[in-house]
Amino acid sequence: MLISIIMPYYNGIHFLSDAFESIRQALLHCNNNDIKYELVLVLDDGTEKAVPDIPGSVIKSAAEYREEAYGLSGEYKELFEQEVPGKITINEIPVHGVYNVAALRNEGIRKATGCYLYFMDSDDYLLPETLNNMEELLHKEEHDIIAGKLVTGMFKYETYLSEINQKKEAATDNTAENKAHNNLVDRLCSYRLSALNILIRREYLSSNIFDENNELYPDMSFTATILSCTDDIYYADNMVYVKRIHNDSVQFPALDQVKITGRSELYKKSLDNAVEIEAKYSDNNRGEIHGKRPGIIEEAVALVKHKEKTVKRKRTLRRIGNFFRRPTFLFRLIEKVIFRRLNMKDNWIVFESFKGKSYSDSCKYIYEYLADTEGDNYKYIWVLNNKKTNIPGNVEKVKYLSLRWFYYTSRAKYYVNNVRQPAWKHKRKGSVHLETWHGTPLKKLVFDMEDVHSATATHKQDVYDQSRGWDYLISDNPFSTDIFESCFLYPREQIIETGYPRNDVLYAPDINDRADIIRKKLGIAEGKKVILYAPTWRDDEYYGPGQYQFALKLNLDKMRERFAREYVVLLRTHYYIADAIDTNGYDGFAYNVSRYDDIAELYLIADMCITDYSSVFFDYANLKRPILFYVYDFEKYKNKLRGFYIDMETELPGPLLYTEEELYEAIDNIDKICEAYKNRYNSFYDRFCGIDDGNAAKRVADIVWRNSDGK
Ligand code: C2G
Repeated sequence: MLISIIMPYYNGIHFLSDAFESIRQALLHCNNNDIKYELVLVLDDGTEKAVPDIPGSVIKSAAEYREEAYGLSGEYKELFEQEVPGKITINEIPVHGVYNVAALRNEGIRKATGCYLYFMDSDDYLLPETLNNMEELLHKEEHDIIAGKLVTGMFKYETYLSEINQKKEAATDNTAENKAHNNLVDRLCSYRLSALNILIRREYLSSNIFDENNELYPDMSFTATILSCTDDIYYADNMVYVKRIHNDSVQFPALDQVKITGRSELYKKSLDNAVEIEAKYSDNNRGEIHGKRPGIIEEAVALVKHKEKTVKRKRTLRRIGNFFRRPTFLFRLIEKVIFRRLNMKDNWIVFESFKGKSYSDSCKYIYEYLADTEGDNYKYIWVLNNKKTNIPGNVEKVKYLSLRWFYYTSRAKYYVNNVRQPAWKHKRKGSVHLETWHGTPLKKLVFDMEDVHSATATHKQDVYDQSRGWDYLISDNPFSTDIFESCFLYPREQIIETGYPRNDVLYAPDINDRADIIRKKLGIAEGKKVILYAPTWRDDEYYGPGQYQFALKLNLDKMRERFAREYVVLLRTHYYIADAIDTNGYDGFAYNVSRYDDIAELYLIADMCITDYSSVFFDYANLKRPILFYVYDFEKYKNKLRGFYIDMETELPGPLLYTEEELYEAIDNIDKICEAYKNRYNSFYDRFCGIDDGNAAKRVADIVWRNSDGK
């Protein structure tokens, strides 16, 4: 028996590669030698239509994608021949300029020679047991239609498998003898009568094909028709197919993410068609068309319709609820109808660091430079949630997302901030947004991340939209400039490589005096050296967006016993961390400085810095003081969560320490470590700190406010 797997492809070789690999793994699990496969790979060269005009984008030309696909399919042909000889063939079908999934599948149907057809998309994957389970079912009884289970997955194939293996998630439920009817209706309804993961007898496909006039939703009418052909439909819970949710809707949008006008009309058309088909099987006509009871479509279509209504109702209710629950909705309305209509103030500048959490980072140093050199030429507004924060000069303080925040951010010509602005905050025409960002990237960011494990599933699209509002983006070094272009898909000519204003203070001529003041402010005893521990956050440990968990992996008792004579320890969590570190009982040794505004001031007093994957070490290295990397979850962070832009094992200015004991040893032997890492530290300094010299704020101000090139 030959089964044709019909797979359309037009871009995203990383998807195709996962799809192939999943088929390979599935074939390796197959035990039935009588069943063979033919993979009908329909390759479209209509990709040009989809090429977005985006700087730094990894989208390739149609020709390149096609060539890569041929290459990949060649590799897999060889692999299949070696590993499962005779089990599968790959038949590449090139088509010209279609870019329409219905048309590609139809071409696949025409070219397929199997007695069963099966649709799989090139951005999805199968679980390893899927084909074998399907074969076992067929062996028992050759049903007309076998529909498998659809689940969704955010990750690439390898990550998905390791996740389900770890969690022992019930993605594969081996109870094939199931409540088939209800499950099938549910599956068809949940995935809007998707044609994916359904094995269909070829004869039903001679005249029934996908509607090429409906490029977004061709499945509903197709599946309704197919299901009307027979009542011999079997639902197999253990035939699991993973529909991949694209985490990059900018470069590789899935069909339901493509920005297209008339989407709802196309959806309605498809659903109406399905309803019409279903109507043909009303009790009176039942039996006229194929002489069989269609069984399932009536319920499935009714459920899809019902679900549509419920979704719409819930969406409306949520919007109304949001409006009353969150005052920002009201403020946004006021902003739109009142504030934005007031004239823009050319000499107003709003500064905002970490959403008003602190007076810190580059915004602080740009402000202080401007206040010093421009004085009253500008009106300065600082976004600060703690209005008691002491700030030099004449400033207006406003709370983040307060009505006054809306007022000032919509009237000021200049907005300087260091993280992303809210996604709904649209830039006013003629205004200038200076994005300082908040660190040289070590861990991969946004579009350079394959999998997104963070709390927000729409991360890439959000960042893309937000970064379109930035007029300038500050970069600390040439390394960051390259990365910002790719990770934000951001235009290079708008990146200003000035060095970091936040590092100016590290070159201040009076740093010792400043350090003394800070030590006194914190109550650090004279003669004690300072260890600063400043780790970052973990994408997969969260309570919700911007609310991350952190458990201190240091034993303060042990540390006190071992180091208290010589050192004190400053513990500083990332601004995303919601958990508080408890230093009660460690007075005079451990200080929780997580709420201290400006980490640069802590650098000044730190004799040594311990971090993990935080960008803090790029800045701290300006001081040429010792840095230790306490990376107790290195493998997870590197391989699962993020990946790094530099090789942490060979390029860092200090050692990687995986256990508490290794860390304590390193603290004890810090002089030896400094000696051992001297050369590496020097080249690291040249590469990442080469521009910082104490004048970055001036360079930024020259470019943004004085129209000069900042040289
Ligand atoms: N930071 C801090 N305390 C910490 C960690 C970070 O004050 N314990 C501050 C530092 O200024 C640091 C910045 O927050 O440079 C960014 O923190 P990262 O840990 O690097 O993490 P993230 O916010 O994800 O930014 O390009 C840099 C990346 O965007 C990383």
